[in-house]
Amino acid sequence: MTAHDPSHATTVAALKSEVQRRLTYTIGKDNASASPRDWFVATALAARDRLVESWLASTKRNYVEDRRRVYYLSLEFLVGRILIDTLTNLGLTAAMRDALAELGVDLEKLREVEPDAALGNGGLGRLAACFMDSMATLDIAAMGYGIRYDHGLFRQTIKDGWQHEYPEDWLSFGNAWQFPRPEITYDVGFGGHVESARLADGMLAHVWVPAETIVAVAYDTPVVGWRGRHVNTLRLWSARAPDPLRLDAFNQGDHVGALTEQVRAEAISKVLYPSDATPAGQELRLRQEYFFAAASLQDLVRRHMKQSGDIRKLADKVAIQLNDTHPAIGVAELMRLLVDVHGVDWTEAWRITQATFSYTNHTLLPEALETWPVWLMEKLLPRHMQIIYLINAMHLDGLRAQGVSDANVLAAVSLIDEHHGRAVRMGHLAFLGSHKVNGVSALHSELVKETVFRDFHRLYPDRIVNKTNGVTFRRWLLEANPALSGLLAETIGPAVFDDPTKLVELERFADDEAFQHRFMAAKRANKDRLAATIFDSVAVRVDPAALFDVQIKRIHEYKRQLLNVLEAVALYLDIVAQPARDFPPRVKIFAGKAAASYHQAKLIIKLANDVAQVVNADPAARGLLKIVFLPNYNVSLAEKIIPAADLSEQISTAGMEASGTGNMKFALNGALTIGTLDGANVEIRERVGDDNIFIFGLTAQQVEESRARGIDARETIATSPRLAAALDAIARGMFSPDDKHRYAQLVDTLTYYDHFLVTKDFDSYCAAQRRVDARWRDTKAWTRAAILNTARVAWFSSDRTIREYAEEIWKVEA
Ligand code: 26V
Repeated sequence: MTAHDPSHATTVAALKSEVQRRLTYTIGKDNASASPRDWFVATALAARDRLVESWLASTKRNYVEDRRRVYYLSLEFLVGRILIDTLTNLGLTAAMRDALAELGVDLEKLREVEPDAALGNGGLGRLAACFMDSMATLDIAAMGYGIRYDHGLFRQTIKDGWQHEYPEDWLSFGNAWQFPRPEITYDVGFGGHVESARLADGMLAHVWVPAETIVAVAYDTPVVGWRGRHVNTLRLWSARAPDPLRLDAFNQGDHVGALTEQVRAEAISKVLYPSDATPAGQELRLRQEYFFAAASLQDLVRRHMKQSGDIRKLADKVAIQLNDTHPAIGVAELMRLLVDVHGVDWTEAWRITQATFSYTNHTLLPEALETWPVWLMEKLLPRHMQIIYLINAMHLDGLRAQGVSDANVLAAVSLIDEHHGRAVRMGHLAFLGSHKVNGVSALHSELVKETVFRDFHRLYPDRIVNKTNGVTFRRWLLEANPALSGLLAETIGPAVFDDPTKLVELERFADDEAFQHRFMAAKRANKDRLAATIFDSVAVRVDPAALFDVQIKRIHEYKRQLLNVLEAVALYLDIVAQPARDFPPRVKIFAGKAAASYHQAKLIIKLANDVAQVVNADPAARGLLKIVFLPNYNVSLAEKIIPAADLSEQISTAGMEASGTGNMKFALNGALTIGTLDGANVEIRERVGDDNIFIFGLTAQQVEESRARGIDARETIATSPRLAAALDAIARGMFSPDDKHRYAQLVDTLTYYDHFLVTKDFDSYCAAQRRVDARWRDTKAWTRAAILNTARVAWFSSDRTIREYAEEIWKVEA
């Protein structure tokens, strides 16, 4: 639609009056007194109004056609902002921009007013959000279930280079996208005891009598797919106490005591957990997991019973995807519902459960594999503990009956870990309770078979499959990068947004000088914009003509931000030592949050900031290297950074990053990757071609061998003078003159206990960086490679990923 199109004019006029109406009648303000936030809410509501009919129609169609449904259970949905996404999917962005302009309001400014829905920690949560988008786009009758946290991922500030965490408050001005459903509530029990009774047929019946009840209240957010054809629901649960207060206590003057139950109940949906929770928070985390799994299962079983009336047909009509093990207690809960509540016999119930669930593994890190102490399970969920014991007994008996007698194998595949205090292994529960288990990249899925689920894989060789992650091109190309999107639409046609495989048509233009010029002009416009953002955020001036070298993701030792910082230090020392040599100007951009309790990660943030301070202020660096650490990394900041990147840093220790999804977003936006053969980098290389990616470092296999030989790095350091010099500069306090020993322990760890093999990969990484420099100097060669990256990564659309889940795991039409 163009500005001269008569239907555009009609839409503009209609939207203008719809926004105006919402401002007047919902917000209750006039144009003169309306704040940008008021305008944002009025605009969001007007946009929302445009999808409600399609939403109701989708919901009705799912019901009338009795469609098979997919339920995506996830403790995290890292959605980000919704306004532009909604407008884009509805095809209303241009019309809304013009309508607002007529009202004297700038859509771009409103865009910035919306708080991020940051209900996730990182990759796992963002993947869930991309999947919601793709499931709606592919017209799958799907529902996301999660928790409506009052406070999402913490807000990060950097003071004197240190990370500080503050509570995030996305709901403080309400939430225009959600529909509260106070009538949709479920009771969720905790604690208490189990009563048994002998039935007439001689069987034992069990009834769980919880000591405590929490009420789960539904909040629905519509999720609109591409072109607004299908709209699904994201249903998030909020925790309430059954009684708002204890009136007797209140009347006796105990005003605080009267509220304790309410506070205890509401704590469940108060705050998103950082992935590495402290032991003190463990019980609350388990309560969150059971709370949302139980509410979601009650809700979907109720819907199924209303529709089909036969609980035994559940698996015919329903697929439930477990996003990691966080909802895995749902396996025991569904067994409880089937056996205790619906009277299904155990064997049949187990068949239904396995046919209904499937499970995605997102990490191999041992510290991230969930287990729950048996004592805690018995205390909070006594009936579930019994059920888990029974599942385990049948599982182990079945194996013995098949002739498995090795006690070590039986102990390894038991649901109970007997070594570290007795604990329930949630990964094992999820595996056994599912018909399919998947990893998130080809390499990761193979490692899942060889490591965490080695024994299970031998016993059930068909269960583990691969589903390489993807990202939604709507958000990560069309919305985040209008400059490039416009160029693509002009060059290969706008149908590319309906079918990303058309991106290959760009290959014809890879050497076309005029096109190269326009491709780089789009990149330059994005870099200009990011340079301004950088200045506003950290008051550092960067040259938009320089190579923008970006590493943005959670701060974690295995992701090796430290390797990047060490290379920056070595480069800085080279620049200062060789004043006559011309280095291509670079801007190193970092952003990311460290878990509040992860001291080493917070120290890495401090180091990046300390190095930035010294380098940026040193005239001897001749402005050839600038380093910036942008605070408060989130989805919205990623949307600004990724389109402006030239180089994408994906440098994890091989075998440790399950997939990565940032890597896909960067390549799509024409950044070249420097990376290890880890996660989905391997598959990106297969598609973009070896010449258009900079691969370095040990392979996963070599990492394993190298670790087996030992992780003392003294010899490695001794053979690498640049590494030795960089480490020495850091250890001597070159970047921490106020506290010369700040990094002593960090350098010691790298020297004597280099588990993540930073030192082993250092030289190879530096060599790859010099290959980057050489390519960068040849603008045509660089541009060609950048274009080929965009042209060849269509396969990483989350639409492709979801089609694969639909076909192989969920058995639904996409
Ligand atoms: C969990 C924990 C918990 C304990 C301490 C440290 C730690 C570090 C990482 C994690 C990972 C949690 C699961 C997760 O977010 N995995 C990510 O999932 C993405 C989507 O599949 C994938 O692209 C990332 O590679 C993977 O790290």
